[in-house]
Amino acid sequence: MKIVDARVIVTSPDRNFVTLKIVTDEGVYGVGDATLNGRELAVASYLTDHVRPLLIGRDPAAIEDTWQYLYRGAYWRRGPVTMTAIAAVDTALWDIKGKVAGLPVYQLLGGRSRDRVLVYGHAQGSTVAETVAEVGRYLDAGYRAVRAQTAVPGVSGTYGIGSDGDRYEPASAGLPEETRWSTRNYLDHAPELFAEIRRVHGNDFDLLHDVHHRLSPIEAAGLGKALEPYRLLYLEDPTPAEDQTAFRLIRQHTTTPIATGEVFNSIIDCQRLITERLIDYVRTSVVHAGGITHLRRILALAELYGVRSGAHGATDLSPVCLAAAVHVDTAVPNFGIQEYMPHTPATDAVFPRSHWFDNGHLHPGDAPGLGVDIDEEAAAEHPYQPAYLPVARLHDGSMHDW
Ligand code: GCO
Ligand code: MG
Repeated sequence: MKIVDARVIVTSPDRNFVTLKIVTDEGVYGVGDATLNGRELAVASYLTDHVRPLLIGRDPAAIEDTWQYLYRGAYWRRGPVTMTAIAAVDTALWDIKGKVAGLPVYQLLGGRSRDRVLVYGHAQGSTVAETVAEVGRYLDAGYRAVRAQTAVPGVSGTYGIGSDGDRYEPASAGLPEETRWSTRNYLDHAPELFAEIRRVHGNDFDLLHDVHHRLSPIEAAGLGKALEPYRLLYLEDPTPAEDQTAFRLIRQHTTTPIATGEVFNSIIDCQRLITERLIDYVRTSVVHAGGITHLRRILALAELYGVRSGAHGATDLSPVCLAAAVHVDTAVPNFGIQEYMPHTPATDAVFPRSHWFDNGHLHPGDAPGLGVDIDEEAAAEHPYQPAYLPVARLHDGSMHDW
């Protein structure tokens, strides 16, 4: 079997997605997500201009060799653009391997380690009362884990609070939205939210919170300590994740479990945090961390140090990535939790899929391969729309981490 085509499909059914479709001479094809939010076309060009010529004529079964060929062969290793492009190729090849074998991908990864995949939903509101009510709505719908974010008084466009009703979608058309940030207002406000959620809804579910890289190490340590009574499953991205020694300081002060890694793209990014046991959950995803092949390697390292997975799963990770994630989540022994935000009906119409959601859990389905596809005709109806993530500034106008 040989690869005869590798097409990049850019589509925007309510938001931008980049998908790679690898076609073989026997007609079997596979799909991989290549979406890098706000920088989509860089990956599309990397794939079309630099990777496609290398794939034509290759054996689609040689997944590991193709991974090594694209990683070592580029000379310029790692980085989000390169690793997202490699991820798309890798994911599409696993899809092909599953289809050829007639098996769902989780079977190729060693089979089931669990019956279903625990997910967390996003509760958000412009006041504490609204967010508390939203958490209740998720619990009533069967979720056993909820991430809670609330608008911070005096801070416009607080991270995690959608402007569009209850759907959280940070990217917007046109130039980046400018938001404000005040660490003092946030730190004053956040503990009150979690006290109220536990007071109203009790302790019998998992609670999560995303700081989105905004605190200094000592501020993050203080927040972790203040939140200890509310027993979070994890506090996510308390500080910018590239400053890895910051996590040592956080660890010295708090027993609140810590998650990071949605912006990581390589095992090297996670190595110190995992081997020094500075985090409890690693949030690397299939699409941004080199595909199933590389994510599996990261999770195997994590397993050795008692670190569990908590994969990134916001709506900018396409249904193709979500499908791949659910296969990995089903198979790996050290699965922790999967982030889950349903896509819009327009997105779902472009990406038919066999994974399904029920009562707070995802199921991979039993279709061969990943069980997800792209309807190219439907995709063509939604041309690319330039869109960016927001930026954040402090009150004096200086840039902060969004
Ligand atoms: C999350 C993330 C997202 C990211 C977004 C960036 O935890 O879900 O932080 O909200 O900001 O995916 O593209
Ligand atoms: Mg996050």
